[in-house]
Amino acid sequence: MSEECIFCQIVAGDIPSDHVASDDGLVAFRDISPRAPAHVLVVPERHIPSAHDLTEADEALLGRCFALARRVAEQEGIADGYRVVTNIGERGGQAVFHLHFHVLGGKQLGTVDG
Ligand code: D5M
Repeated sequence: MSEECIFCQIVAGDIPSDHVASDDGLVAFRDISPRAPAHVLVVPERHIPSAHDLTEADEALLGRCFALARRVAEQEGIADGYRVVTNIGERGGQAVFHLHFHVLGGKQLGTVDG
């Protein structure tokens, strides 16, 4: 756990969140500033700064992240079309430096912004 990390504080229950789902070592909660009708963050409990820091040892964790994203999509009723995205580094649009996957849907999504 990183003391100053907001997502570590959410995982620890020190900051409230709108919980959607959880799995072994993972939580999913609603994004505080939603960019789509359904906007949920899938977050590993372990503090990993970004996807750039994943290694082969995290293979199973990554698989479980996508499995939870799928479950979130089904729960949210957006399984017919949604986006899973992760931003990496400040220049990649990352604002919270604790690995998270945005699960977005509930509207027609355009092509990925580049
Ligand atoms: O996305 C970081 C996302 O995290 C951004 O969409 C807002 C969201 N956020 C920030 N603080 C909170 C809390 N406290 N609850 C829920 N969601 C939060 P990034 O990919 O790093 O730009």
